Parts: sequence; C-alpha cells; structure tokens
Amino acid sequence: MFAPFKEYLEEELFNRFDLRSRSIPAGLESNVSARGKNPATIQSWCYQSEQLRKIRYSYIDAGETAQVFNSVIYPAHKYDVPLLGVDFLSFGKKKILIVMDFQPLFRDRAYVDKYIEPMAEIRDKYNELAQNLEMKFYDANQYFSKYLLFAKLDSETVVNSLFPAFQEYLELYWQMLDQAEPLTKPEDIQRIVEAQKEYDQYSAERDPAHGLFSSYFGSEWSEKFLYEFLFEDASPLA
Ligand code: BLA
Repeated sequence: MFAPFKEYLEEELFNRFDLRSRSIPAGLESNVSARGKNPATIQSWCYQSEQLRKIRYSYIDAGETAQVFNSVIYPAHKYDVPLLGVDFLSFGKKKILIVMDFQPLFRDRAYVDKYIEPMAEIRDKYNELAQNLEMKFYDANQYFSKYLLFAKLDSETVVNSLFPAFQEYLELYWQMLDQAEPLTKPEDIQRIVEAQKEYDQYSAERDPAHGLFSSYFGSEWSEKFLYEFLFEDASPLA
C-alpha cells in the first residue's frame, strides 16, 4: 500500500544527500512476528548526512491486516528546522489513517511564520487530506502544525491525492533545509539539542503504536524498539 512512498523517499534522499548509514541496535533492524495467523514483518532503515542528523523509516507489512509506513527526519542540531514526520497506516482496505507534518520544535510567531506558514499553499490544495480529526494520544498543540495532513482515506485517495501531496511537502522540506542558516552559538545549538530530545521523550511516552508492536513482537522488543531506536534520546525512566 505505501511501498511507492517509501521508494520515492529513498530516491529523493539518495539523490539529494550524501548519505551514510546510521546504525540500528542489533535485533531492532527487523523482526518477524511468530504470533497470530497473519505473519507480520517490520523492517527499518536509518541514515545520516551533513544536514540531517537522523533519518529513519520503518515499514510494517502484515499483509491485508496492516501496512504501516512511519518516518521521522531529524535535522542536524545546528538547524532549528522542524522535524519531518510521516505516519501512514492501513488496516485492511477500509481503515486508512494518514499523518504528515513539519513537526515544529517551537511555537513562537517568528518560528511559525518562517517554517509553518510556507506549508499553507500546499495544504490548501489538499482539503481532503486535512480533516480536523481529534487526537486521542497526542496533543495537537505540541509538535504538530496547523497545516498537518491528518485524515482517514480510501485507497484511491492515497494514490490520487496523498502521493502528490507527499511529493510537494517533501520538496518544500528540502527547500527549507537548503535555505536554513546554520546556528553558530553553542547556546543556540544546545536549545535545539534539548528541543529534539524533548520531542523524543514526548513521542516515546505517547506512541500509539506500542500496543501494535507488542501484539506482534512482544512487549520487551517493543520497549527496546521505542527507546533504543525510534526515540533513542528519550529515557524510559524520565
Ligand atoms: C496514530 N500511529 C497512530 C496509531 C498507530 C500508529 C498504531 C493509532 C491508529 C489508530 O487510531 O488506530 C503507528 N506510530 C505507529 C508506528 C510507528 C509509530 C507503526 O511511531 C513506528 C514505526 N506518529 C508518528 C509520527 C507522526 C505521528 C512521526 O510516529 C507525525 C506525523 C502522528 N500517529 C500520528 C497521529 C496519530 C497517529 C497524529 C493519531 C493519534 C491520536 O489520535 O492522537
């Protein structure tokens, strides 16, 4: 279902950045579920470049039952650029939930004007992808922008509308990165270190996938996957 999105992202990354592999802790790169009647696999990839500190994406394939494409791109700490977040989930053909956003590290006016307002033009072309759904796990005012794509879709809309929107948001994201002025003062950079770390902590504590991971791969593996790979700067004890 979301394989073309993953392939498009990979092509873009490899064409635009000088990527190096970034290690994934042993045992977390992939897993196969031994449970249930539908075999489920999860596979993850992780890279870095000069501009991007951590690029990770994962694909869960449980056949008809579940397909998930999840990705977060973390800019280098010298950039205050938002994180790029993607969470596309399909549970059977009927239940498809998509989320994509430039996840803001700060909420002040200057930040929003610089990094969020430019999304408006694209967002306005894709009303069917922004449905004002209520968030149950997360707080919409933290680490989400007002121009996020958040919708329940059918598979036709995924192809006809989500795919072009995905391409346009990615293009804008690369542009923002290219135009970003690197911070030079240690205290400014430290502020980004902290903000990205808080994002990991917040996300690890609320991740709605915990139950899904646990049901397929067991709670021990899930806990490790969350705290040692997906959100590795979060502390399970904090
Ligand atoms: C919701 N994301 C979900 C749900 C699951 C996942 C199972 C609940 C779906 C439901 O309502 O039934 C799945 N999350 C995952 C998976 C991974 C993960 C598989 O981290 C990792 C491999 N989530 C993100 C990112 C964004 C995001 C980067 O990981 C930002 C774009 C958003 N996911 C997001 C939102 C919801 C969601 C906003 C709805 C949650 C809510 O209602 O509060």
